[in-house]
Amino acid sequence: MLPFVFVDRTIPDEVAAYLAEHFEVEIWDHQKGSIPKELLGEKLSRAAGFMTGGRSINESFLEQAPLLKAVSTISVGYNHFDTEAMRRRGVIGTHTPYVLDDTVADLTLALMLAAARRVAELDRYVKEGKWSRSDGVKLFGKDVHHAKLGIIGMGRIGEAVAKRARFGFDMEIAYYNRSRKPEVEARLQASYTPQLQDLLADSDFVVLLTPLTPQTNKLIGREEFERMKRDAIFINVSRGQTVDEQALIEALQNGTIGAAGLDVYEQEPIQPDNPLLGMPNVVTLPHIGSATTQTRNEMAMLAARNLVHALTGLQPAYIVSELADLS
Ligand code: 8YV
Repeated sequence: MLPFVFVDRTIPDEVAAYLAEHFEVEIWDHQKGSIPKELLGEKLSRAAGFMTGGRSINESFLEQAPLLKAVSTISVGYNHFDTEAMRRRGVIGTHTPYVLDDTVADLTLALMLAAARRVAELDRYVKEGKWSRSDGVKLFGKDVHHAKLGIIGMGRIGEAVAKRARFGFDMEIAYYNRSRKPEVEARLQASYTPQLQDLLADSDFVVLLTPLTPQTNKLIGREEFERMKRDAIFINVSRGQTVDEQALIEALQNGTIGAAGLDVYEQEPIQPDNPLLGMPNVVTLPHIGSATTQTRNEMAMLAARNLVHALTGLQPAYIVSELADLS
């Protein structure tokens, strides 16, 4: 009998076909909404493998899945994994790094450009018939080229952003990271800033790319916004929880910073009464950093390969580091 694998979201047909070569597979069509709790429980009661996009894999999830051996997430971020609980149960976790780096970097640049040149705001302005010949200065934005970019979290995506910004837009790159990266500094003409507060004070654009961990939870709060330039543009493409969202709202309301470009929020989907939605100087995207058809397909295939490896006794290439020793 083939092991049973449950997938809680729609995946491309070729990925489903690949999984079906190795497992008995069932896939929940998430366009219909989230899977009812009881039905999920029923599926988990016999699942050896589980594939998801961001469902919390915690103690109560694992209790429902006595046969579970591996969880494969179709994302690079895995803050939804309780790795301690998974370790106790001996459940392997895998993720999908590398394949999305360029796509997320493209989106980061899009947010920088959109916020600086007011693309979303002025698109609405034109469509609402407000454009008149005397507008002039009212429509002015801020230069991206030759500005100072401060990157928080110089991982692979940070490098891809720095490359675009340095060689495409002649920006001056500084970064703050847990560890210094001399090779990256040389290749991307980037300078290391050992103190976060200095990076914040010096940058025209502050881009947050760090993964969400207990150490980066609310990394950017009131004090950090106060350090930034009054016309700084803040971009968040990591996780909503890396920022104190209330402090961000206040910083934008009080003019402590100039503008923001956001792909992620404390609560997703964002609540309709969130003040960020009423601010013309904030570009709000619905967590679509990696969401191109090609990249999402590649991520799904990589996640499927991870699961096949994990359940057939091979070493999955992308097991999360906290659980690497379980494989
Ligand atoms: C995911 C992401 O696709 O990879 C990540 O960490 O944030 C996105 O690319 C998203 O979390 C939905 O799965």
